[in-house]
Amino acid sequence: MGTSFNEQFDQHGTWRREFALRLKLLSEWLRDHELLDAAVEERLRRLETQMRSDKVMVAFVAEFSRGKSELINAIFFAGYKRRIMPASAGRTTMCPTELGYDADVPPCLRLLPIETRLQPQALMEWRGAPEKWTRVDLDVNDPAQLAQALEKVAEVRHVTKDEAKALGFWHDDVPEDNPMMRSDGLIEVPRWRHALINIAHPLLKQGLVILDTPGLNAIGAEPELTVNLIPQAHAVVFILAADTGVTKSDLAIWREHLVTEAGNTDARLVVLNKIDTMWDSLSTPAQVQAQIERQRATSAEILGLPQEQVIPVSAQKGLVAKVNDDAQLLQASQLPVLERALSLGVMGQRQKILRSAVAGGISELRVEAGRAINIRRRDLAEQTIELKGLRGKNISVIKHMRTRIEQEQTDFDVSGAKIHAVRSVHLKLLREVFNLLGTSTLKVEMTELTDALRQPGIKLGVRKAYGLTFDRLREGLRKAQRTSAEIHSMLGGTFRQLNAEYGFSLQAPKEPDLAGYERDLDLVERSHNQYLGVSNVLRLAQPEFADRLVRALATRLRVIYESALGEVELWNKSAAAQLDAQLRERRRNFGRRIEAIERIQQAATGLDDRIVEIQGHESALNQLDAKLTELTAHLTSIPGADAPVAEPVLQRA
Ligand SMILES: Nc1nc2c(ncn2[C@@H]2O[C@H](COP(=O)(O)OP(=O)(O)O)[C@@H](O)[C@H]2O)c(=O)[nH]1
Ligand SMILES: [Mg+2]
Repeated sequence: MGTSFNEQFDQHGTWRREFALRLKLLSEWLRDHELLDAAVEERLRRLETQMRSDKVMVAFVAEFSRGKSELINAIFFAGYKRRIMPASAGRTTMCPTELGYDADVPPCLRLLPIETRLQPQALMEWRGAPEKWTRVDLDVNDPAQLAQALEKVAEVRHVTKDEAKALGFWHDDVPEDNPMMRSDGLIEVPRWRHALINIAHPLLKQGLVILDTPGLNAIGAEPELTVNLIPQAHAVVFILAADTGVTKSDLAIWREHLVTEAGNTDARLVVLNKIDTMWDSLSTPAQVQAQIERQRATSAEILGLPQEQVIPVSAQKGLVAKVNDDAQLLQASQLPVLERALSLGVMGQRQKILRSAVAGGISELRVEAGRAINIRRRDLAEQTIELKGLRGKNISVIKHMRTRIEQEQTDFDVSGAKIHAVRSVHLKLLREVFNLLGTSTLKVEMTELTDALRQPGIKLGVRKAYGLTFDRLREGLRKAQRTSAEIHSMLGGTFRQLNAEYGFSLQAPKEPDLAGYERDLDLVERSHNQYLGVSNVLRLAQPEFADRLVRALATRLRVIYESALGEVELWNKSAAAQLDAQLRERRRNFGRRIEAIERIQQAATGLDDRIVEIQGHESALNQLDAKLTELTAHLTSIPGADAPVAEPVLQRA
């Protein structure tokens, strides 16, 4: 069939590997033909990292015990022929757990102690401090050892109420959400804050990252999970259980984590799990089916979704069926239907984003690499005119011509200073843009927001405080955009001047469009508003909570600003590289012209022979240009890259 998640993911991996290979060939070819300037090199590097670091995150979100871990086992790990993630009664995931693959780290489970919550660092920052994590090595060839080690994600600790409060698991204002207190007055909290599982599973090796979450009741979960990790996942699978239907807490989680803008619903999957609990030997299969359909319709209605978007499955029976190679049971579990929907949603969305980024990058690359060819072509055309002008002229005219070229060359070398001045004005303006998008700007804003959120009685004014911060951030982006436009028009002016004076063909590259980053800001603001709008606003009374929230915000914003800054840098490089290339080619051109004259002077070559030679160079250049077009077009036309993800059958035809 070729439609399971695993197979789809494999195809995506093949596409990426093929692309990386072709990119490497292109880069070697460019180097061989001296077309690899700084801007082109940077562009290639970016395309390569984009491909290599292309991660696809699928988050599993639901209330406790709906079967998240079991579903992960059934979809991804059935090949181990046993349960890998703890998912039996009483053994449940207590901390967010990420499964992925990092080749630089041996197979292991890393656990961040819950006590790190008492310190201000956001989770992102802890990722950079490996010594703070407890590491357990994993033996991937021993599924029993693997499963046993992974049981650690279910570990708990018992702490006093004050400790629970400090760790963020107890809140006096919302008693109904607090965990149960034992008779000895202690409270059960997770032992770990976050778990990272690094194993060389084929899917994980290709960039899949799975996020398994514990129950996301309002109290225990960290804001970072809600405002960063989940919104950044490429797909979120929300799980309900057929035996409980949509409960109040299911609904709370749905509203807090999964409601997004319209149009992005293909990345949200709702699963009605445990349908096997409705299999009843006293009813006919048709009756059972009808009952499942009813449950499905009711759930869809409560969540406000079309019924088709709720997928009934039995994770447990699906796992059992895969372990025992029982095709009939697998069919009954309906797991394949879910896998198909998942691969469509996740891979479809991911490939769409990646492909459009890649297409943009390649067309820029084509332009940048093509520029050097155009300069050379133009130089050759000028040389031909120059030489044709010498036809029938005597020795002294030729000698005079030589002196003229040498004079031109000296003048040109002097003009280097002028070009330097252009660069320095350009850099000065650029520094303003860098400032606007730099970390210090963000830091100031984050401090101000923290102060605002810490004001007593902020509860009603939270939206406003966020609104003010985001307004200023948006204004900063717009200012960076205006300054960039200014730089562009300034560059355009000086480039035109240089073109007129030296016969260059410089073209100021268009400034980056920062509007996309403004949209990113909107999304981040919305996820925070949504999160705080639910019931978490009460928690703002704790200053540590406000701090944690702002830190989570800062880590997310930093990513956005860094990528905006990266675009500005690339833009700058592209402008600078043009100038450099033009200067370099011009210097070479002087050399070639003098050499041509010399040979003619010494009667080593006839004038016409030389002209024919140049024509030969011209046609070689045309071939080079055609080859460049071919190689870049080749990059975007990898088999499977354009075919719809859903139809692997077509790709084989
Ligand atoms: N009958 C039945 N039980 C299931 C199914 N999926 C999970 N369970 C059980 O439900 C309990 C909770 O599952 P688990 O995956 O740990 O839930 P999580 O807390 O959402 O990760 C475990 O005892 C599972 O064996 C299913 O499809 N059918
Ligand atoms: Mg679990």
